[in-house]
Amino acid sequence: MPEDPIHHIDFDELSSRAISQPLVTHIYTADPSAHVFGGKIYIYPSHDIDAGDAFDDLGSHFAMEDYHVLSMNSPEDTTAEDHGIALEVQDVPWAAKQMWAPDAAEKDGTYYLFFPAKDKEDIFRIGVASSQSPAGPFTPEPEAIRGSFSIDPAVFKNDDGEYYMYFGGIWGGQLQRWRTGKFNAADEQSPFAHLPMDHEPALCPKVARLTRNLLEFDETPRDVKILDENGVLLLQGDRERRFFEASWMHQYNGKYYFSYSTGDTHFICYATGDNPYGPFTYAGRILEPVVGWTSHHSIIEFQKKWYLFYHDSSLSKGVTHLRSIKITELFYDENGSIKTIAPYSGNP
Ligand code: FUB
Repeated sequence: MPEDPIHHIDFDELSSRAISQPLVTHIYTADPSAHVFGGKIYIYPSHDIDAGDAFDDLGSHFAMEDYHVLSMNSPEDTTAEDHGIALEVQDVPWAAKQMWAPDAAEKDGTYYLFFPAKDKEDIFRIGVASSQSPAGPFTPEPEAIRGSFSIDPAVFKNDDGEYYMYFGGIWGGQLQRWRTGKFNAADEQSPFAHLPMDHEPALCPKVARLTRNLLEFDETPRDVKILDENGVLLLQGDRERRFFEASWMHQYNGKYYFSYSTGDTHFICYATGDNPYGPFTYAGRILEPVVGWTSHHSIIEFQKKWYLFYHDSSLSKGVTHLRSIKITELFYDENGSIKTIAPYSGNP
């Protein structure tokens, strides 16, 4: 890994320039998936802990064991309420470890928590758990979703009533191991094995329509194609624009906005399209790099204003796997382009 630049940062000075402060400080939280349920904002984050695992490019240091649900009455709230443990890895029959970025959806009064975790063979799968309350606790299904793989599920309800799951993440998220349709276990300690060459198209995130009970894929996952301004798939070497992880989907003025993290270049970017499957054309950056290695977000509309939920590692003074969720308002210009957000005022 390159030298970690965080030792040169004055975190008190940085926090004074941050455009937002952590929404909770009693635990570390990350990967905030926010939704408005019953007029209130519910946030489904990862619950970061320090389990003592060393930093590596496979993300072994992200050794999370449970989820907490948070809520806010309004985006103006400076803190979020913690509803306690909503699901623990020990209660999920198929899962062994690493409960990474989750998401949630509501249908017919039932709430569904979608979450990735490594199974007993060290393969990331995506599971579902349900509850009668948006705050949980959630009861897991005994098996992971059939045909699921990789990480970072984001579930989008389309205006025709169908639900779609976007997912995937490279390196530790294992998406590159599924290029042939089967899990490739060779070179398992390398996050770079099985990736395309720089001149080849980048790996695509995946999308699958869910069954009516939201417990299964209703189709084989398809590629989410992200194209450049010439209609060509983004290349693997285009590291400031290509997909890495952290899918999110929202709609604005009838357009579909697929947003994601570029991982090792640390941007949150977006691409727009005309339907939930895409293709999507790259449209720009939403968020400049935050303190910490990862960047992960969600976007919601609340009372006709738009908000970005995101995280950084400023509270932990730069510890990569101890992050804190934040919120800031998001603005569009008259053409529907999202205005890029700088997470700290002044010079980075
Ligand atoms: O929280 C663990 C992983 O870090 C997430 O799944 C990724 O999106 C990154 O934020």
